[in-house]
Amino acid sequence: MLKKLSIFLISVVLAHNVYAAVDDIVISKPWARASIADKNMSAAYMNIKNNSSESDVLYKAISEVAGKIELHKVVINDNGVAQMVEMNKIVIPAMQEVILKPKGLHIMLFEIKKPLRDGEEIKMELYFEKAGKISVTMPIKSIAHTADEHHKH
Ligand SMILES: [Cu+2]
Repeated sequence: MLKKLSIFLISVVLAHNVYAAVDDIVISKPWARASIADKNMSAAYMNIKNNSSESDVLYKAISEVAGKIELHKVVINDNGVAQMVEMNKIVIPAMQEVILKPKGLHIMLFEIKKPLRDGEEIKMELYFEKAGKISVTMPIKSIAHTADEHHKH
């Protein structure tokens, strides 16, 4: 009886470890851009890795610091001007990593309730069709972090 019980316990522990070892969706390097003086908007960036064999979809993000959040991408229009376009979802293909970065895919924060300052942190909840809700805490970094983006204009 004791032997059976210990085998049972070992398998429970193993199953739990396997489950916890690799999450299907892993967020890394998240950060939000410090807001500029009189602008009540900002953007958040991160790497989203899908470790599962099925694609997943990021369809919503919310944060206490912003009244409205949209998923955006930057596209170059016919006149060669960069424009932001809202997307209703961002697909994360199976076994791939999607990178949200300046001039590319990003999470746009509107109606921010107080300035986002370099060195502080914000929390955000990301909603995925399969992985569900994932909470992320991200540092705020100043615009200087992305200086090269602005020098190219
Ligand atoms: Cu945007």
